[in-house]
Parts: sequence; C-alpha cells; structure tokens
Amino acid sequence: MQASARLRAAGQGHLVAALADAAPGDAERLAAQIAALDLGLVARLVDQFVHHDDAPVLDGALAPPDAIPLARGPDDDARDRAARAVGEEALRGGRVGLALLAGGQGTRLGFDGPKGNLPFGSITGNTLFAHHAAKVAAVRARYAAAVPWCILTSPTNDEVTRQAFTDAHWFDLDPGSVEFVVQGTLPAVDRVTGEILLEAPGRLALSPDGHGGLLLALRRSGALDRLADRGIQTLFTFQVDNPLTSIADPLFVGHHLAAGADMSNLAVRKREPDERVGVIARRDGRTVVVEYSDLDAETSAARDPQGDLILWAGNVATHCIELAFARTLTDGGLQLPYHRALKRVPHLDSAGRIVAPDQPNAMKFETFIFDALPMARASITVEVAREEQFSPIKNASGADSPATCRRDVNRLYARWLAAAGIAVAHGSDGEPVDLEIDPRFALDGAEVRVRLAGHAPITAPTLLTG
Ligand code: UD2
Repeated sequence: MQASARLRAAGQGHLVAALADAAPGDAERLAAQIAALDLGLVARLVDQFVHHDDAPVLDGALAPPDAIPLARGPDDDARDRAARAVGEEALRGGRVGLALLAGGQGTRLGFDGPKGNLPFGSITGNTLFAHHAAKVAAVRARYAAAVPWCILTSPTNDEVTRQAFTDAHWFDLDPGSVEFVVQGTLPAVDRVTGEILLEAPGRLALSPDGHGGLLLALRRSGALDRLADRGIQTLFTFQVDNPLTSIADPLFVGHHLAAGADMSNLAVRKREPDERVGVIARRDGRTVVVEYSDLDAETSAARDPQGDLILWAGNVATHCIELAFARTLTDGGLQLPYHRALKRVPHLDSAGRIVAPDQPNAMKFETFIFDALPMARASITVEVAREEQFSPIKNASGADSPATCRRDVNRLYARWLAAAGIAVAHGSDGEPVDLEIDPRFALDGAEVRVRLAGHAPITAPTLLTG
C-alpha cells in the first residue's frame, strides 16, 4: 500500500499534505520520520486513548507488596548474609549485567542536555555519568568480572550522551564494555482529532517511548543476545538521576536470585503519602507499581492500626530483571501496556504557524518498565534505607534537587567516615564539610574502614581518591 494510502487508512491523511508542502530540505526528513512510524500502533493508541479514552482501569484493592524488610536483628542479619553471598557469587560468576535508564528528557530539572551530564561532585564537579562510571569500575574490580554496561538513550540525547563518554575517554572504562541502546519514539497526537502533530515544518513531534522501551531497544539492537552470549542472566537496571544507587548491590541481586524471581524491586518507606514516587503493591496476587499520578489521595494516605502507611513501599526504580524474562516480554513486539499523558505540545497549525498552547493540547504515549511486574512468575521487593540508596535529582530546586542530593551523599560519606573512627568537621549549617569519595577508592562504608583506618580527622572539604 502506498505511503499516502497507509497514512489515510491510519487517520493521518493530513501528513500527506504536509509531505507535499514540505520544503525540499525538510521533505526527506519528514518522509523518513513517516516511514519509521508504526502506524498500526499509533492507530490503536489513538483509538484507545483519543476516541475511547479507556486508560487501563486500575481496579482491585491494593495491598502492601511481598517485601524483605530492612534487617532488624540477628536473624535478619543471617538472612542477608546468605543472600549477599548468592549475589556475590553471581557477580563473580559473570552472570550480572547493568542497564542505566538515561533516555529521559529531564524537563523538570531544566538542565540543557542529558541529565547524566549534570555536574554532581561537590569537589570535583564530576557529572552523574562520571559518578556512575566510577561505581561501575569499582564493581568490576571488586568482583573481577566484566559486568557489561548498557546505557539507554533516546534519539534526542543519544549523540550528546555518546559524545560525553568519548570526551571523557569513557571515564577510563574499556569502551567495548559499554553499549548504548537507543529507545524508540512515539508521536504526540492532537488530543481531540488524534492527528500526529508537527513540531516544525517537515518535522513530527516525537518523544521517547518511555523507559519500558529499554526492553525493546535491548532486543532489537541485539544487545540482549550479546549479553546472553556473554553468560549474563540477570540485568540490574537503575536510573541516571539517583547517584546513591548501590550499583549491582549483591544483597539485592542475592534476594532476587534466592526468590527465583523474574523481576524484583527496591523500595524505600515513603516520606509522606503524596511523595512523587510510584508505590509497589500487590493486586490480585501480583506485584504492581502504581504511579503516584494514578493514586487517589485516600488510597495513598490509608494507614494500618499501627499508624503506618499501608502503601509504604516507594518505588526506587531500581530493578533486577532476568534476561529470559526480558526476552519473553519482547517476543513479537513489546508486551507492555501503554500510558498516555496530556501535555502542552507546540505544533504547526493548519496555516503553518507554530502554536504554543497554554493548555494541554496533545497526548504523548509511553511504556513503563515496572509494568512487566504483573507478568513476572515471581517477584520480590527489598526494602532499603532511603539515606543509604535513594536521593534522586528531579527538580532544579527544593525537594529531590541537586542540592538535596549532594547533601544526602555528603551525609552518607560522613557516616561512613565516622563509622571508620574518622571525625568529620561540620559547618555552621550543621552539615559535614564537603566530602567526595571516589568509588574506585572506596565503594562503601566497609571499604572506607579498610582504606582509611587511622586517617586523621577531616576538618576541611576533602576529596578521597586513590
Ligand atoms: C520515576 C518513577 C517513579 C519513581 C521515581 C523514583 C516512572 C514513570 N516513575 O519517576 O515511580 O520510581 O522515578 O526516582 O518511572 N527514562 C528513559 N526513557 C524514557 C523516560 C524515562 O530512559 O522514555 C528514564 C529517565 O532518564 C530516568 C528514569 O527513566 O532515568 C525515570 O524518568 P521519568 O522522568 O520517566 O520518571 P520520574 O522520575 O518522574
């Protein structure tokens, strides 16, 4: 079927005229963008969300997840020692790989470029990418394993992300040990007509298709096969915006493997009912994550007789996923449900002028990796201490900002040093002096105790690196 006939059949006949009217320089790019569209998927999404607006009904009561709580005594310590041993053996055995979710647009942060390029180190100014890369190097050295690292980008930030790694000489990692996978995109459509919007003459309004796109990107790029060929069985996935991530944490990996899980999650106790994190819960016997925007206030705020939040498990968005499970999720295309978001999308109007709407005029579509959980034969949620592993950078200021994250990392380092018997001076604000510990020098508190035994008290901003 000709392109114009396919477009009309999919309710996108207006693009035929757009193509005909495109200037010579634009026509080729627009034609390529149109050819890359999955018009059948777009038609299904428009039918589901524009013409019928039947977003998945989140029915069924939500209960707390099957979770392994923080250790609170010797029995728990024994439990965790056993799990950590399982995780360490998998790491040493070369069966664990990494996937960093870095394809998002980070619009709330207002930072120009990939969020991973955000300067983060309080003394070095190292970026988030540099910080994560140093941890990856430390994990590889600790377990003497390749621990391959996949990085999910999107077409809008792929080139700049690759350039950041090239410019930094791959942060001293072997370039062959890092693979970029580019996620797909989906067009924004008019929320009334369902017509695909053009963001400029000859250019469709395209957005990343959500971090669920990691799975399809791994499959379609062949990265999933290459990981399997290298003996990888478990993928540890984490977000670029959380530098407190304990990358490939053997305790988490171990609990995941010991539970025989297809996919597992890390959770922190929510600070307050309306914290902007998804909640990990059980519904109809399955593990689910319900995004904060899909939870009504009453459900979020419900408390048990002890006064604790029933839905206490905040989604840290760190997962272990079995590669075999990732493969089943991508057989014949991505087996995840789509979510729609109403957004203000600047676009060309019928007169060819760019309109910047002041109200949401469009629908964007994406998939979420955590929607794979209900399809997992088994899943486990492991509670971690927020102050140890979770302080995301979401906003330019206020909560979950670069300032709060640097503060939390600084406090963590100060606790590690205090536990090693090293006093750290505090400023008039009551916060420790600025500290930075290169993960390749010491990856955690235990290693600080070994590396810095007998170190003099720290009275000024200090970078600790080998
Ligand atoms: C996410 C979770 C939220 C909570 C929070 C913890 C979702 C929808 N919500 O909120 O429940 O766990 O994180 O910090 O996940 N990304 C891509 N490609 C995309 C979209 C996002 O790689 O197409 C990456 C992005 O670079 C980031 C992560 O996914 O690393 C989450 O980004 P987000 O903005 O979609 O989700 P957020 O931060 O609102």
